[in-house]
Amino acid sequence: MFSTADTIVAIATPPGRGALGIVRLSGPDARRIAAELTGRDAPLAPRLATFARLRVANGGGVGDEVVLTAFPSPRSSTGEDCVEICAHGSPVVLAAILRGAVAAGARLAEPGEFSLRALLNGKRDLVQAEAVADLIEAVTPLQARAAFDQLQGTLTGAIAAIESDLFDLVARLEASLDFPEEGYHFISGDEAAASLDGVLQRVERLLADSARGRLIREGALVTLAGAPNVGKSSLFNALLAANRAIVTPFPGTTRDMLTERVDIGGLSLALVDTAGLRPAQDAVEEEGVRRAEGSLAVSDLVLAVLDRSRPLEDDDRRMIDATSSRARLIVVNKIDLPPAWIDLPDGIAGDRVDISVRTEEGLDELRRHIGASLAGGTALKDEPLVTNVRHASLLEAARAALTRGRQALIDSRGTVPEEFVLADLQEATDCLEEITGRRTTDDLLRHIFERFCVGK
Ligand SMILES: Nc1nc2c(ncn2[C@@H]2O[C@H](COP(=O)(O)OP(=O)(O)O)[C@@H](O)[C@H]2O)c(=O)[nH]1
Ligand SMILES: [Mg+2]
Repeated sequence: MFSTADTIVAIATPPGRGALGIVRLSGPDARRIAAELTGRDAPLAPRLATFARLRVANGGGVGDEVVLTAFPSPRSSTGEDCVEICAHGSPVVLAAILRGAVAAGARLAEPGEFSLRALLNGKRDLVQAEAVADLIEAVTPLQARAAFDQLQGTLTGAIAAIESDLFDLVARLEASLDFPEEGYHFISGDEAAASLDGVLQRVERLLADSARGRLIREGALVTLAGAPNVGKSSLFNALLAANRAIVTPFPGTTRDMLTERVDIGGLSLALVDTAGLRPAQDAVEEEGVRRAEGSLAVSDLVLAVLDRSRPLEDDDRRMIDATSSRARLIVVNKIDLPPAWIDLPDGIAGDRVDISVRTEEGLDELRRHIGASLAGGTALKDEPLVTNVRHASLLEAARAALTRGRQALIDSRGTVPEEFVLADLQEATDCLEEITGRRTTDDLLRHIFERFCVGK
């Protein structure tokens, strides 16, 4: 895909102005290029910050005071010679450094190219490279913790342990295959089945947590639904802690769909406020109601809002029916006002939380319920190992292959059909190696690294 023999350069800090900005060089000429950019003759001491003045030949006279740090190969993030040039965070200065580096022989890095080189040089495996991207993308502390765990190698270690058991089993089955004439089995059918069960259990344990992991990594879509005027927009604003949606005493105020990101219990939620569900009074409201129904259809959770201060009406019942097949939390609002009813009609499924947006009573309880409903009741505090859907689907494929292999062992009732079992175990091994990147194709790498940012 990319050449790995040349020296790449990129701005590593976000676009825009800041106190500092960092340009990163990696490759055989990194130190020479940094020296040319600053007119330094003395070599840079490894891993020590060195003050220098920028002298970019074709930089249009742009200058700056910078700090250079050299990380000689192999003790660098990419495994190659690296230099970080820390300048002031002026887009003009950073662009001049970039131009100067290219004039001195560097090539502009592609997205994720630094991480790719780290992978190819054995500095990180694929799981860890993906974890860096996740850590950068994290918007909640829980997401960041889960990503950092993977960066530290918890998932890599768990997979290595599974691979090692599997490798041992494969070796013994192969030995039995290779020396059949000796009439000697290196492993009995029962032993093989027991060992395979152990491997399967480890895979199952990783997968058990993966739905929750994916929820943490990717967040969820939560839609507020309800008849006009029950307090959806008020609740939307309260959960965002911002006055985002217009709230009025008049039914039909919200006609468009509003979406905002919010951290609830560590989960990054896209919260959607919708037009009240009722027979529309005009074309705009009709479109709003259509959008509301669309959002309901793809939501991970629906907050079905009711107003307890007035009797339930047809619009409420229609909303209850329309959301009955969705994962749903019934939110009973306006409990600060005298109640028009206490119990919901029979047959309405879903947990219920009573709140008052006005007095904020019940809002914490509601936040807890939202987190618990999305996580399927499990606690959200520990970081799951598997958060990435790519990893989960490869683990599922490994599980399927292992299950087939186990079935082949059982069907043979003790006479070990090594060839069949081995084919399945090999498939499982391939899946595990694809997770950590020991077995990859250029296409896969391209696909994964393309979503990284430039300079990473
Ligand atoms: N007393 C009381 N009024 C509320 C509460 N929540 C919302 N309201 C009022 O109900 C009206 C409709 O609220 P709004 O959020 O626009 O409802 P929506 O049409 O469902 O979006 C407004 O006048 C709000 O101030 C509450 O908990 N208690
Ligand atoms: Mg509204």
